Amino acid sequence: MLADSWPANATVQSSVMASTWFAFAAAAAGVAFVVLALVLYPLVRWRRRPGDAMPEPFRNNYALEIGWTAVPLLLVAGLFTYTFRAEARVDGLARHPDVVVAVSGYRWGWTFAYRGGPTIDGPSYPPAVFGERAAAPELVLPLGETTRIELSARDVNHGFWVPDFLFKRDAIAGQTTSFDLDPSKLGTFAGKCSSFCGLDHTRMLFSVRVVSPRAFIAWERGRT
Ligand SMILES: [Cu+2]
Repeated sequence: MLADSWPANATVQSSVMASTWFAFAAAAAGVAFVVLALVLYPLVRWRRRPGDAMPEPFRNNYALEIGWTAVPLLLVAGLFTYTFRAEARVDGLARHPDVVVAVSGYRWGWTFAYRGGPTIDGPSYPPAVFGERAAAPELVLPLGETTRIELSARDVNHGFWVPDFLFKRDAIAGQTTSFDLDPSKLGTFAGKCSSFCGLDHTRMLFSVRVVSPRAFIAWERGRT
């Protein structure tokens, strides 16, 4: 069912990305409609009837040529501006984030280190051992507040991906990348490594649980 496979769109940033997607889809649908109409209408309206002579050819219709150059240019310029502004909002960093978490990917797990708070370590096992699987680590975030993620990788490159946040960011070994997440929906969302990083890549799962700010404080106190 569509509703089941449709991403939850659970952050302020993902709403911006979803609107961008819908703007592009609407523009594409509009272009498809116009093109199809321009193809199909003349086929029917000016189809050749018995006794019809070949029409006179004509050259240069400046109004038409300017039109078919200007309209696509305006469309592309509009979509470019829209994307540029959406990207600035998604990549924009708040001056004072409420929570800061250092997220580190490693073979084969994730560590979530809350600044001044708890550290959550995922399952860690040597690459060649396919033993019993430990529980995937859980990133807990407060609803309606800004969480700064400082993303890095300890060994090879990984990818931080939460489909319901419409968000994926490469975790590059030896480099820290920062982004903000403003969760807008309560719930638990699945996360995974999006970059093929080795044999146990598929085991690099985690989950993100969005709780109320009050529950978040209680959770933090319980961990520390
Ligand atoms: Cu990985």
